[in-house]
Amino acid sequence: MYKLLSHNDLDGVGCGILAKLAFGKDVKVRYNSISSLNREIEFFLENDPPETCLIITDLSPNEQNERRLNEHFTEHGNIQLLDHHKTALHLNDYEWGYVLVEDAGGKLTSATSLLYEYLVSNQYLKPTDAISEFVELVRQYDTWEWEKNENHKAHSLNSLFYLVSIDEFEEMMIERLASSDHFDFDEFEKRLLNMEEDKIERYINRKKREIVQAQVGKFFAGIVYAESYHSEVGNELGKEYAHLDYIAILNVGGKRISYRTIHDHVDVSEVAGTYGGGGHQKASGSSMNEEAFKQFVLDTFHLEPLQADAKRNRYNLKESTFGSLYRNRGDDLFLLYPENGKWVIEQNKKTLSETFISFAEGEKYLKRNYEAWLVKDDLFVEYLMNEVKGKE
Ligand SMILES: [Mn+2]
Repeated sequence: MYKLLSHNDLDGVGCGILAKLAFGKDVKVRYNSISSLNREIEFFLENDPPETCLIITDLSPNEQNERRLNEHFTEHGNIQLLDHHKTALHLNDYEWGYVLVEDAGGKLTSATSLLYEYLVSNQYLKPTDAISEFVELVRQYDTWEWEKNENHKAHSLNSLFYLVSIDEFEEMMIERLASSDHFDFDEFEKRLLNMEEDKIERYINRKKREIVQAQVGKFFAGIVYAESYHSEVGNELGKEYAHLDYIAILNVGGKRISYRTIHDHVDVSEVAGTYGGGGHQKASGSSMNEEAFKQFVLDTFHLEPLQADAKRNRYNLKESTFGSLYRNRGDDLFLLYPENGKWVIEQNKKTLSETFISFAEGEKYLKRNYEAWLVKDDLFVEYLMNEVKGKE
């Protein structure tokens, strides 16, 4: 008998699907949130027959259960943990732990891709094109590689996952993978997924108008409330407000925070770690403890949302040698322009003492310190006209 304890997201459920394809009725699968895993491990250690083989994927136990699992392994064997989270790398010290973030070819892994390899190399599962394609979609979604590759099918698979219940999704996928040569969506699903993508886009546009900015510790965070589509929200807001180090997505009802960054200089698994959570460098989560509630909710409740840069300008453009015009909520105007190989800022026509090596550095300073946004063309033209008049 096998028992699989896995995460309750697409990558975690991908593992359950593979386990059921491999072991059929001989495997019991339980999906968990990060916090419920330890209860399940304790239940297993106390109640399951010792000959049951335990597989844990996409999640890691706390220290106490790490020790208990090791004791169980020393006595009975029969434990395998597979994970790809950076914060679980210490589990490689155990014979039963296998944590790999990036494979030998430099490709990011996912729990589903690690389990697939494990099942195939131990000859529990025969590889097929359909299963390999499914595993690769899950991997690309989980590692966010789909975006770079513009692999929208991977994104759609995750959307479909959240449109139906976990049981339905599992059943649908097992049947499809067992019976088709290639992995694909049917016509009805394709129509549904198109509608869903539009809905996600509208949701994200709303979140772009709700986000506030605050300095939390050494970083500038964007803070937004959202219950759904965390990765999409984090990624789009991160790009829209690239001057922020990371985006904190608050789910007050669930008492959870997700952290996302698009930058290499920030490790959000460390940010999550300060509140008892963990995860990856670019995507992590923690529960919302009192300290986090104070910093992210109470201390920011009075703040006004950020305003996005004007998008359809023809004249007031970024990195323009004529300068780019910004405004803040106090109606101050800022002109960012190059001069003698440096970038300088004029605030209401008065030059600031700081200079910048690039446009991006100047804009980052402007946005972090003044929450200014690129204004629309009409205001820019008006500004230039006044400039000309002033000189006459
Ligand atoms: Mn994963």
